[in-house]
Amino acid sequence: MTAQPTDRSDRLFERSTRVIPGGVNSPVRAFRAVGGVPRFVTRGHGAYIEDADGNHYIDYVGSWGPLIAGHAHPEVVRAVELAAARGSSFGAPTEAEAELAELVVEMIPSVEMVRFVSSGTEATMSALRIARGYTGRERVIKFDGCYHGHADAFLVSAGSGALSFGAPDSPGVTTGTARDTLCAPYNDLETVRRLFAEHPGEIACVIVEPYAGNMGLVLPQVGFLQGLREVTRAEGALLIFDEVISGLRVARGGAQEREGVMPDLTTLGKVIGGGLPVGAFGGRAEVMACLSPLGPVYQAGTLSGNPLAMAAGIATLRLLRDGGAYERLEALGARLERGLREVFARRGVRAQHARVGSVLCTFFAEQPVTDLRSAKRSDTERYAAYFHAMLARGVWLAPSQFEVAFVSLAHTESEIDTTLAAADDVLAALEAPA
Ligand code: HOZ
Repeated sequence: MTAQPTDRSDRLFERSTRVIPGGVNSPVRAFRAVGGVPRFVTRGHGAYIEDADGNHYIDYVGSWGPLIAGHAHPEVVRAVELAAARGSSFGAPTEAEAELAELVVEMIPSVEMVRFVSSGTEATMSALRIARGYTGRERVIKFDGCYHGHADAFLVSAGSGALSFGAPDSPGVTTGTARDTLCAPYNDLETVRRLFAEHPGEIACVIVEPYAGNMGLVLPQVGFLQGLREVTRAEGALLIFDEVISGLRVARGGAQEREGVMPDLTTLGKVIGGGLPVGAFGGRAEVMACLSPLGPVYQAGTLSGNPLAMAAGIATLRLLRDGGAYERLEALGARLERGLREVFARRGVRAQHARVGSVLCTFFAEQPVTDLRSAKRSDTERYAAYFHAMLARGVWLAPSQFEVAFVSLAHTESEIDTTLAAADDVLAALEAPA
């Protein structure tokens, strides 16, 4: 294997760090959890991305989830071009908003009404505000290691970059805000029941990633999501599923369809925008009716429902709605998971593999991972070595043990098999005695 040139990326990073904190506009991109300098990307096509030095990679980050159809899918590109030619923003309603809303209502089982925003963070903070407005209560229960964007109320025991960089409780979040956010370990129903008992009539909602995808991938144990549904209903609180990652990704109807548990509110992002900035929150019509201008809970946005973003979302959801997309994603995800299990076993490397549909994670951990505490037992240095060796062989994984891998419709068996061959090589080299 010859060393890849990275001079241009190195120079671009140096330039960026002079004017952008850490050289990046979102912390996990900076490679700090794995060391080294991030590669700057110049283009993406299908399952591949190319960096500033002309290196090509099979991409399993997929812009952290949105690119379920792969990079620059011709139908998505065409839809955006057509929309851009008609004007990029009006600050007035358009037909495209109604169309994307209809698609979401059709696809996500519990959503009767939906509102679009520009990011997952906006979606979760707005859902929390509705839950508070609807119930007249202030506290929220979240789970350690779940990440719901960077609004203050959620930066308590948070996952994703906050976890990767060891700051799950961010400075800048006031004590008052943090006091209203109660935390429980993921998969721990007993703690949730105890919190309700300790704060009677005070808890507006429980928010959960039904498949936790920001501390690596941690799946719900049998009965956990059903239990949350029962306890919230009994206590008069709302249940919010944060499906920013899982919505339209793990099934047409997201995690709620796979698990058969219906939340009161759902937050969406990533896939719904097909690579453009879109978030959404929706749910029962009676709850959504609290929202201004129907009701008193205020929420607004100049670029909400932006025509370009709506066009990319509609094109992507049409690809997903019609014809076998989820079966294909399931088959590709299963092939990758099966192959990784074989390769790791053959090379004698203990790891925990998790997968749901086209979302995967390999923890360099000895014991099963069921919550944040067990996820944190992973050997992050070993992950970093694996990450860099895979990158050098042309496989682009997330630069943190606590993120996940995404397979897209643009991947084929050939990319999966090339990835498995690379993993086999890498593990053989990493495990060989020095
Ligand atoms: N929130 C994303 C990881 N779960 C990172 C987004 C980004 O860095 O682009």
